Amino acid sequence: MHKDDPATLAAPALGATPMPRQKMDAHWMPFTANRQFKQSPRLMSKADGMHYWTPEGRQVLDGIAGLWCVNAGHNRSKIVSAIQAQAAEMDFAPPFNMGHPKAFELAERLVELTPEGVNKVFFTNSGSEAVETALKMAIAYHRVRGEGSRTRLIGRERGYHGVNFGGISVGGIVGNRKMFGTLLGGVDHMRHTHDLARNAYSRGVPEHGAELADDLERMVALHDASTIAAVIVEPVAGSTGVLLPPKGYLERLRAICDKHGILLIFDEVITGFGRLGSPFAATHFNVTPDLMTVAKGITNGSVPMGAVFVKQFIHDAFMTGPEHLIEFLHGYTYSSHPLACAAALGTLDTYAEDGLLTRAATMGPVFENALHSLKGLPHVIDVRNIGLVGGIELSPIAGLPGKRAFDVFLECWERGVLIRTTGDTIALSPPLIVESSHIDQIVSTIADVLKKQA
Ligand code: PXG
Repeated sequence: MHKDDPATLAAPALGATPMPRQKMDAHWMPFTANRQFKQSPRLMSKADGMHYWTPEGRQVLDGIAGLWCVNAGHNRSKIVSAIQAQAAEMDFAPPFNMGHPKAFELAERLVELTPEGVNKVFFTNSGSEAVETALKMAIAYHRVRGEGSRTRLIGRERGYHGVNFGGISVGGIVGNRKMFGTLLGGVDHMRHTHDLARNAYSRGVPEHGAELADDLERMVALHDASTIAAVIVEPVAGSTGVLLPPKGYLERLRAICDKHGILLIFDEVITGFGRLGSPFAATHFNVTPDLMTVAKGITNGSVPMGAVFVKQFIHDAFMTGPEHLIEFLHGYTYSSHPLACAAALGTLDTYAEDGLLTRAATMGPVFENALHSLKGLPHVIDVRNIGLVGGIELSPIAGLPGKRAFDVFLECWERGVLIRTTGDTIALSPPLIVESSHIDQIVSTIADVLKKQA
């Protein structure tokens, strides 16, 4: 499918002399075991199609689309040339009270993909910024229409909404929260939906747990709807270890929000742009939120960009008052950066040309069968999947949570497959150009490593 697929290419030309060992003191790496890494670095210096290469020229199959973002595979020619052309034409344009044509073109293109009624786009530079923007929009929306008491935000246990203060406040990953003080006030959390006892080895969305959406009714009973601005959930939670919404759960959440005038925010940073086999989780599940946050796949990971997609009525509520005044006092220097807009336009073209926004629907069953073949291997306690997302949960080593999965990650890397682990769950999210042979390689490598570690 991808004409430049490196499976058919020779390894990239590399210098004959080995790379000198890099000095690594200054760079404090994000979300990384810095000391472990620097003792035993894992560097990548080239990427194409489904693969990375290390500086020494070793090929590694990308099982996680970079970090859930390189949906069209690496180094796609349309995206590369769009970025190159834009860099030569105009480096930057101020986004406040000024504009550039590609920002408007991109927003129009994006709303062709969003659910009916979601037709405004606010640009940010990351998923975390998109989340902060959506939360602020929700609170301000209620205020501009005269319901300023609605300030409370409801998240969910185990939720991941980036790393800024709003995001970690509504988020539910304790390790990301406990170090950072009191966070935002006025936040509460619904229970998560993970239930191995009832739902282990589900194929697609699990059968049990729609009633957990009723936690929102309990929040209303406790706090009163008049204090609640919005609920934010990942339709499919990724970072916390691939948690799928129980059948009927998202519909029920939507209905409760409607009943009480609460805005529903879907954080689609990983589900956006084809991951589930439809452009968005909202379109896949046919549940339309009021706001959607996206990032990652919007530029195929090539240039940082995020966005909030918003229903018309929310936008319109702000469009009052004198016309020379700013309606929403929020934005970033790099909102709708020209390089990011060019990259995103090249990305949308690539997705369209290769049919990638629905390809996970075709490849999903192949992926599902391969993943579920891991059932019964040592330490495997669950396998779950949807579209081109897979989760393999391992039993933790007593007293060393996360160690078993991290060891599997290290061994897979040595064997030429990049996977991602979170806690003791292996998360897989290959580029959407993935072929059956790649799936076989990813799954058989994991199987071999698990058997070896038994
Ligand atoms: N929301 C969701 C649902 C995410 O998955 C963010 C917000 C934040 O996006 P930025 O661009 O600010 O990182 C994310 C990010 C993992 C992993 O291992 C996932 C993310 C980031 C890092 C690691 O699953 N998702």
